[in-house]
Amino acid sequence: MQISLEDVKALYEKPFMDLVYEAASIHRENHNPEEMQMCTLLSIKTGGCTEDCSYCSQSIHNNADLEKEILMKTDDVLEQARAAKEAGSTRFCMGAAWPRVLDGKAFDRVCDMVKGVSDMGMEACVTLGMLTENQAMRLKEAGLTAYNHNLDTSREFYDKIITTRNYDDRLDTLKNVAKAGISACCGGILGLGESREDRISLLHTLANLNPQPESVPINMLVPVKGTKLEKAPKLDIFEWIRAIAVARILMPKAMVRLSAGRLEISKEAQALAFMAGANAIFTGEKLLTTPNPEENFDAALLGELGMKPRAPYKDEPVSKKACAA
Ligand code: SAM
Ligand code: DTB
Ligand code: SF4
Repeated sequence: MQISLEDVKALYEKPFMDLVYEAASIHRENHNPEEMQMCTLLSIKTGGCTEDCSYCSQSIHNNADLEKEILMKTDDVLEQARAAKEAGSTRFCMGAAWPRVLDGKAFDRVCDMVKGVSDMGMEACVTLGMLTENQAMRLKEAGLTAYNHNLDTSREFYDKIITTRNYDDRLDTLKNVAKAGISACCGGILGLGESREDRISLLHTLANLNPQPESVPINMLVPVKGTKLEKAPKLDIFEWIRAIAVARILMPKAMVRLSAGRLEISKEAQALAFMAGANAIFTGEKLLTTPNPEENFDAALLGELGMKPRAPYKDEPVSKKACAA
């Protein structure tokens, strides 16, 4: 059933406490509120990307101070995945600064990485830019759990942020991912200078994807020096919480993932985000190219809140939906 833009707007603009309360209630009906999914990111190919995403340190159209790196070797990636598993992560996400996937040796290697991570009993996720249905099928065969491909912002605001591709290019890849039977990890970035209407429009598009995303990353812009958005004004933290709460209400089964930007967000605001339904975080000192809270910050925060890491769904006997309380 389609969710109307008016309904999303009405939800987003509810009194703050009512919105958080409703999101917390839906969260508890669908997930164990004590559990947090821990996911680790690794940049397997860094920098030199030809897309012009205004926020990204890896775009050749920006001037971030970044060391470019060629595609990593499979063994090195698997060693890092093993370390992440030992540190308590149950999902390993590999990112490549590619505008799109090209068939060939590099893609073959990424499929090997996915297989290796999956064979370790971890959920495997990749984000490689645009891809075809055939390429999605190959990743599925290799054992991929989810493909991360964000819509980033509203259709209306998109060309203020990226001009080298359009919204429909993004949606086409999401269709190819769905046709291959892979779950989508699809969300956006807040704090790009978008309006509240744009955030509402993004949430409306995400909630009407069919199927809905299995995971919804909510990134807060990390203003990287040398990028066009380096001086973007900081977004009010309550707008971030509102977006999280609306995502939780509209996509009750999804993992709502606090992604980039946590380093600058207080532990109190993060706790409020967990209350509003966020149930996944990226752990480890680095995201792809920018810093992230240290492991002991996350461990202390979860400890203080009486929360615990969530097991990988692969270990669950029936299905990942069995975690509904
Ligand atoms: N090239 C692929 C793509 O664009 O889909 C994968 C890598 S890209 C770095 C993955 C996501 O990271 C982007 O879609 C964006 O949402 C997020 N991201 C990148 N730079 C960011 C920044 N400076 N602040 C917040 N989120 C960022
Ligand atoms: C997502 O939405 N956020 C993650 C993951 N998917 C790949 C990436 C965040 C990147 C933040 C900027 C950086 O570290 O370069
Ligand atoms: Fe390239 Fe992805 Fe960065 Fe855009 S967000 S410049 S596509 S790596």
